[in-house]
Amino acid sequence: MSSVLFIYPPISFSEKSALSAYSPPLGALYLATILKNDGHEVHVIDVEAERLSLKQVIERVKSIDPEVVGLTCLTYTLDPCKTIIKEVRGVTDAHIVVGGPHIAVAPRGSLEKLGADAYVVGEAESIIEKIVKEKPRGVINPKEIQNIDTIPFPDRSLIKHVKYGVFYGMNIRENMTGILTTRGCKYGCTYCNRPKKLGFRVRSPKNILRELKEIDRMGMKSVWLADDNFTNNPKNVIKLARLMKREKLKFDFFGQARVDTPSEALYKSMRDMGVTALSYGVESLKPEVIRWYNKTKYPEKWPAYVRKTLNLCDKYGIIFLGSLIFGAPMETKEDMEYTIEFLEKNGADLINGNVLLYLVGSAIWYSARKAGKIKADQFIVPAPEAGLTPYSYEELKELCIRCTDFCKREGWKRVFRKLLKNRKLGIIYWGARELIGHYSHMRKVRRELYGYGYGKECVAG
Ligand code: B12
Ligand code: SF4
Repeated sequence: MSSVLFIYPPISFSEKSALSAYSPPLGALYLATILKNDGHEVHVIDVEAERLSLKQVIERVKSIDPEVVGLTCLTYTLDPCKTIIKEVRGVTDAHIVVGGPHIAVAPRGSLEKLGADAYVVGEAESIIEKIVKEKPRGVINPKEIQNIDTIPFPDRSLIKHVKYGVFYGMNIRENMTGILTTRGCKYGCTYCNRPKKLGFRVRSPKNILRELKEIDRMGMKSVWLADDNFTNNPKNVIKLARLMKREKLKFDFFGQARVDTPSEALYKSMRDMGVTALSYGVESLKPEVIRWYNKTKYPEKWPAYVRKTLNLCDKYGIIFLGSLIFGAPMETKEDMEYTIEFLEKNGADLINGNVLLYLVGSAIWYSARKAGKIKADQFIVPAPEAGLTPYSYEELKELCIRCTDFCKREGWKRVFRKLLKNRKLGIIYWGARELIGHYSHMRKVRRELYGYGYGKECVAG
């Protein structure tokens, strides 16, 4: 039996990331659980959540002295990943394997620069035991498990030494964890760099219920729905809510969803099971921009979807966080302002503006690369930097700040009203206590606090 260490690298070793200790790294936990069940000795280090320096990580590696080191690599954590691999090489002979979202989308030729022994493209549950046993080299393409009910639940005790629910340095929720109810995504948005190979698969509501019961037994009350989109399969959500009701099980759920499933039954069910806040990829209210992003087959219906979803969130007291992207080539400043105003006037609680990024693996990255606007080694390129919008970075940033200012002005009130509506008194009490306790810190990070989201500066200082 081997000793295996999983490392979840930080965005930066020099600065603290805002989102780092929000919820545990489920990918590493799923794999570590399979190995633990097979009798291996496993360890998981979440570098950012544990606020470890590079030196401390290496000290841990030396004391564990693993035979295999596995890292999860995001495009955003590529450099720290490289640094950790180089340092680990200096202190052990461990076999080093890297997986994670970046490896699944990175151009093959770029992988070797990471300096690992093996690179796993995609989900690794089907192959992790073989990797540890046989220590293969090079690029590995595992088979995706189709019946995801067969995957053992992630063993959260492996990470019990870490306190999650921390957001911008503030402990906003007690005992937060994450859960996946589906894998993959049904859509193909052109700016998104989720691996297209990932097929959309759903867990049965009964299977999800069993995991939720386990989470409940562990005393956790807040759950991050880590699905790409929690509303990708409304029927299952409705069934799950029914089962939870029968079992008298309720959590404070947070997650991500789409606006194009605005059904009454779905929103009622989500309210009943405890869904508190959802972040929606609204992106724009202009159908031509939505068409360019390939968000939906029916771009002209997009504004109506957004409006309906806002109404349902209002009716059922679910906090609506509208995430926007600024900088599509055909998008004018007036379009962007129209989008912000639409959300402001139609009842969004929080708005999160982002400058459009050309991310490696996304369809727009490849077409910009083909057009010679992006170099092969530029993996994260803001639209203005590539000359792909008539606006400067500062102009687009200004719009993001406008979203932040709306949240500062209106957000608190609207969020409070909804929490009260659904009698989320625990969150109100906890939030008030933490916010008062961290008042000076909060003033320092307030801009970022509201501007939380993918593709943003994520460092709170
Ligand atoms: C939950 C989540 C978060 C949470 C918690 C993060 C965490 N600790 O996991 C929060 C909100 C904090 C967060 C923050 C960020 N996130 Co995030 N997040 C997710 C989300 C929704 C779920 C992650 C998850 O649990 N997946 C489920 C598991 C099963 O999949 P997996 O992680 O890919 O793991 C599998 C394989 O990749 C592989 N694998 C993974 N690790 C390893 C290791 C080895 C050794 C091997 C062999 C295989 C392997 O096997 C795993 C099991 O099948 C994903 C989207 C998604 N659905 O995956 C985005 C996602 C990972 N996040 C993303 C981003 C951009 C970020 C931020 C950088 C945002 C920002 N600008 O601040 C930060 C980064 C913070 C940090 N330091 O990591 C992107 C990454 C894109 C990319 N290509 O790099 C994703 C893919 C979202 C997206 N649609 O673009 N995130
Ligand atoms: S942006 Fe969201 S909905 Fe679109 S393809 Fe990516 S994960 Fe799916």
